[in-house]
Amino acid sequence: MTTTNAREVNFDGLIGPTHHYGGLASGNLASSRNALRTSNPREAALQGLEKMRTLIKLGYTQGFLPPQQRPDLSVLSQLGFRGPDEHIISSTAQQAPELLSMVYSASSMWAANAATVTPSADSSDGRVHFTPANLLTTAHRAIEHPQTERILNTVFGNSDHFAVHSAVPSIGRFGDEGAANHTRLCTSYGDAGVGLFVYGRDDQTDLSSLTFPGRQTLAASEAVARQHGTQTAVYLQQAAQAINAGAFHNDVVAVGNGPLLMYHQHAYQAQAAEQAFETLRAYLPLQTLCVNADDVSLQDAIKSYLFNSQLLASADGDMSKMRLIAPSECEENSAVRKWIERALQDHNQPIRNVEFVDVRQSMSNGGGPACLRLRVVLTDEQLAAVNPAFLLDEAKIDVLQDWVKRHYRDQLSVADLADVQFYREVMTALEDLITVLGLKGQALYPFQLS
Ligand code: SUG
Repeated sequence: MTTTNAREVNFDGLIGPTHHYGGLASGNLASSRNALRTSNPREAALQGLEKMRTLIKLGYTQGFLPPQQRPDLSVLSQLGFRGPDEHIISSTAQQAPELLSMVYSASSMWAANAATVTPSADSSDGRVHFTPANLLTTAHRAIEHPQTERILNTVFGNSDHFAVHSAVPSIGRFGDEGAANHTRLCTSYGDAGVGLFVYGRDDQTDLSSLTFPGRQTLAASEAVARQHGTQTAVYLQQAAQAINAGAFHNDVVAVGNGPLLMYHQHAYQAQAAEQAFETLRAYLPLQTLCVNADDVSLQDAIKSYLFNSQLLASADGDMSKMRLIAPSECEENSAVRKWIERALQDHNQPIRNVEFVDVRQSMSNGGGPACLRLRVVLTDEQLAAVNPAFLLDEAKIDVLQDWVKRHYRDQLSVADLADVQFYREVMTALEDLITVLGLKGQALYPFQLS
């Protein structure tokens, strides 16, 4: 199916007031390195909003997904902590303090893991499809999907245009981490494209070859493609070498958009990659941009998060004039900086501009610019059907930044999560967000239902 006037809209996760460094994500080197460091939630959220402002200033349509309600007391209740909210917090702090970090995690900020999205040009029923990721590999993220589903239903509530599914079953065989492992490749946004699904393990994978978890499974990717009526799907396995070096998602070692796929030499086993590329070439004029390990080592790629840059077509959708929104860490890493400088000189590839953005608070938990956003390709009609509360202009960014400044702490340690006063603060912040967004009548958060 071909539709005109389609564009890619980035929906960034608005970073919540409970952003902290819990050391919760094994295989994510930054999360382990920064475990238990004091975070700055206020700076984190302001950095995220400034990144959104950068895209708006460059002429892109930008949306956001609100932070989830944290702490998730329903999870503590299921674990046997009952009673009034503040009692649940204090008894958990006494009996099992490690659970507080799990239920307070602001990890829903990494919207690239919120869901997998299939644009209407690629689905069988002409609607945009969303499947929330079950994120079952880590406990603090496995609790996200019920609220993700509710939020997606609030943002994309029009069932004539959008289909929001439930997550695939939270069973080990179906580990799903969402769009971070899914790249939609196409000639132009309105044309039918291909879903490239990258997975870390399948039934044949020798698990002893993985020192870190292969979070995405082939079975989950297949289920999502089936559920979305994805017309053309291609599957490719991540190299164990990449996972073991800290590429816990494909978007740590590859990024694609339009006809371009940029990837690290060691992201995939060479023969498997060639086969997948050959299949893709049957559907579109694929351009591949391989970054060689001699130029940028896997370690430098993972430290700098070069591949977690946002790869964007020009604001008017021109795929021959692309840009990278890269983390500042790429400018500071000499091998990566040199690669970028060389790439910009090379007009055989389409990247023409690079903007560096400071998202260090998120980077310290292993989330770069691309982790922070969920890409949704929308036609004019579909864009008009999105809940306008979640679409941004600079004035609304100012309003959200004021909201952050009113409510967020500039220092947060894991020990602070036991403080009942902190619980009151974050609930007040979310209540105020509902007011600021004019969403009082809509059941966005669980607390609005009780
Ligand atoms: O799932 N970090 C996230 C980072 C997700 C990045 N997303 C993409 N690559 N798309 C994760 O590992 C750390 C939380 C902590 O340790 O407090 C965390 O969950």
